Amino acid sequence: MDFSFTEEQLMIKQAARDFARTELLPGVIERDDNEVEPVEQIKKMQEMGFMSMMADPKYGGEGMDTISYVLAMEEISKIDASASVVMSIQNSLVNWGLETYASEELNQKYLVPMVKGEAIGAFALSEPEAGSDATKQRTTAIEKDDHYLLNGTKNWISNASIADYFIVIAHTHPEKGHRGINAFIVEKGCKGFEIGPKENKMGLRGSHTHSLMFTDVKIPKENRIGEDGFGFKFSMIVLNGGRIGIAAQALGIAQGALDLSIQYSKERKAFGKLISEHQAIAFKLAEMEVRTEAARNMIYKAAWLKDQHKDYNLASASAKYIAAETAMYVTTEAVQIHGGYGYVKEYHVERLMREAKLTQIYEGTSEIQQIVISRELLK
Ligand code: COS
Repeated sequence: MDFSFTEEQLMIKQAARDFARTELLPGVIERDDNEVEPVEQIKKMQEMGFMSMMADPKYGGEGMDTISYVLAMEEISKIDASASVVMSIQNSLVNWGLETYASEELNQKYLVPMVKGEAIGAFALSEPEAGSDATKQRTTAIEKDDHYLLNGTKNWISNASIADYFIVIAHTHPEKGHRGINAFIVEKGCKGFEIGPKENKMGLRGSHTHSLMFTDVKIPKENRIGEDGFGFKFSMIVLNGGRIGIAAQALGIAQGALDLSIQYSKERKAFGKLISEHQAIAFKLAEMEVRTEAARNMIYKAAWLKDQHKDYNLASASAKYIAAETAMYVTTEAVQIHGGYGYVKEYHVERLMREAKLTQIYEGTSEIQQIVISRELLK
């Protein structure tokens, strides 16, 4: 077993780290406060290839492995999870889903502009009454002549405000259950497609989340991804990989909070000595480190399995579960270590704690990961 990184992987990690510190750190608190998206920074991330990391060079992508992607995700997420969520959705759900399952025609039309950094994608599965129970899609796409007619509402859609192309999941044959579900590419601005108001979120406030409303939206038949009825499986498969991205985001949030806690405990004095010299703090730091490193190893394993084209469903759900739980634990402890300072914005840890909470909820709650894990065990 080889735990070392290649030169290229280390360079990517360093580039992401430098970018996060110079471009994302300034203004991250204000953006979060005022719900401002890091639009300029996302543009730069596109130019630097962070939005097309694993895409095939034949489409203009970087052709990197999943480990490199995880390394970059961690570094960006340490500083600004509102930027890394855009990166995760673009790379794991949209680019990978299209490249793996869409027709060459669709890839030329939609994947290539996204990989080139000219467009952004979003993934629309969740609905007011179908988030975890993804088979209960109420959105319908009914076949009519040379197109489908899309009607319904999607909820909690990240990237909605900045996306040009949306992968939308809908029932084409509700009577067929999950086998009557399909995935489509829908373009922003097409007639009957409206973006609802922005959610006022607790965390990741620089990443805008909206609902989507479709009223008789015409989708060309060729915009269906894969065979008829493949949409549910497509979503599940894409989410298997997406979990690695969000796990890496949670890891970055945890590591960011741990780094800040180490630094603070070496500066702050109480009872005549640095707080790092008090066992109460040293024990906390040790626990935070061990849990973060354990999560990191599980994420690397899931990424490695994916790169080796081995089954990674159990590993990715496990990695997402443990990383999100770890992020919540570590950030809560980080606030505690910082005491009163931890509860104010300028020390960053309260924001990291709010961000950690979302990693336990989106792209499948921790309970959904437990269901996926136990299903894999009981197969
Ligand atoms: N990977 C690949 N295929 C999967 C899968 C997975 N993780 N989970 C289910 N499938 C496939 C099954 O193999 C089955 O295929 P067949 O039609 O060939 O038999 C099909 O999907 C339906 O499976 P099943 O009947 O088991 O579906 P369930 O409704 O019982 O699935 C869970 C339950 C909870 C596993 C599923 O709904 C799920 O993962 N939900 C969470 C979705 C999610 O993360 N939502 C957050 C949205 S954020 S974008």
